[in-house]
Amino acid sequence: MSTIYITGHRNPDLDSVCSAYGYAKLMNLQDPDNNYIPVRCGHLGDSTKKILDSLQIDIPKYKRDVYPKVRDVMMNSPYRIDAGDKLTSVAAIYEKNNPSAIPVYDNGRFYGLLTVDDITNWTMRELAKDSKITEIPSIRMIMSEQEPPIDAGELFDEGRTMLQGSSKRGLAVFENGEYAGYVTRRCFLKCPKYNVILVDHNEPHQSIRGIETANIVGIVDHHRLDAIKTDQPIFIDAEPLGSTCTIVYQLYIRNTRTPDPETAKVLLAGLISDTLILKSPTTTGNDVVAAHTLASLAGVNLEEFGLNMFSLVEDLKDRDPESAIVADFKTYVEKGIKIGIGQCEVTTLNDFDSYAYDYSEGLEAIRKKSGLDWAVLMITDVIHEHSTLICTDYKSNKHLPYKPIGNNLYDMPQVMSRKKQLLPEIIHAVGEH
Ligand SMILES: [Mn+2]
Repeated sequence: MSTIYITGHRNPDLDSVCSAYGYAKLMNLQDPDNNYIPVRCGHLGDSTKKILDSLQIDIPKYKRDVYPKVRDVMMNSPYRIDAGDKLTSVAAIYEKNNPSAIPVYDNGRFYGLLTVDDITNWTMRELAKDSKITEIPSIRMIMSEQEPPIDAGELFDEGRTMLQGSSKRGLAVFENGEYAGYVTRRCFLKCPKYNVILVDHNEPHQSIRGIETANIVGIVDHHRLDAIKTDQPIFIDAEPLGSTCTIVYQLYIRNTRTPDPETAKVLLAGLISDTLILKSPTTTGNDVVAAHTLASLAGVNLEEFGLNMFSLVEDLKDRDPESAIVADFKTYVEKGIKIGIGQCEVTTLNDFDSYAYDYSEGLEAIRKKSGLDWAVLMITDVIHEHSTLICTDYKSNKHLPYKPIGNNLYDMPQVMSRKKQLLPEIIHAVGEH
């Protein structure tokens, strides 16, 4: 049985987290011989967290990286040898398994590692003194001075280097300050690889840290393809649909499975979030069909569920502008110009004036910090299908086709999609000089 992690991208939005959750459920049904674990490789924004909390599910745990660790190769000994035991008590173990190290305990607490060198050195010393060994020592008496333990979270390569640099055949491994196992040279013969499935992204630089050291065993995504080269043939389902959750739902159908009501609700949340309640121009017929089926499986009213979900998104005027902007901020390079485009969703634009200035300041601060030439923020009212645009002061502003409603502020009725609607205009404006 092996473990396969399913992860979305590093800026975990709802589609990313919900598709990982739903796909793990499906794969655990399809392939019970392996263990599929949904994870997220970034921290949740406040609104995403609130919505996930409202779904009352086990939110995929944060996994920082998939670099192989000492933890992944350490060994655990089945023997409990006590420091006070006579050396003869390990004779049977050596005869059977010939281990290069054995953990030794003292009153139930880890005492140190007994290595085969300790035994040999003691025996040779005694034989040199007198050709007969008359008294059998306790294990404590022959153990040499211990070296500092390795931390279980230490990288595989680091751990190997530490062991190579030590005079010992084995080193103890500690986790949170407690003995957890030990490593010998044998542990480092082969570097283990994590198995990972990527959902809602496929580009390695957007993925979990260390993905280049892992086995990518699957990709389920709705973005452009710029994937890593793999050693083995893998499963890929990439379709230009409105959300990855839609593709995951279709995979249930393809495998003649039905998502349980809870999973249906989770998939619906991701779908509705990415398609802005099916109003974004990225929405396809497949998304509409999936959304309605998922809503009925979950026993919810689609429209009501969507509005409730977006009502959990905190009002922009109550949030810290910079953190609200970076929660969903993408950067592009066009004709050598570095551009950043953020998007925030709201349920009304009536209070726009109350925070527009603070968000302009926040956007300019982010532009400077990120070394961008131009930064823009679209604030999208998902209910009324209307956006406003805040821009930093830049020469291309005047080439935007939108009606100015203030200093570097623009009105964008019916604009919902950053990728499909705003980005082409931004690229066009950059080219006009
Ligand atoms: Mn998505």
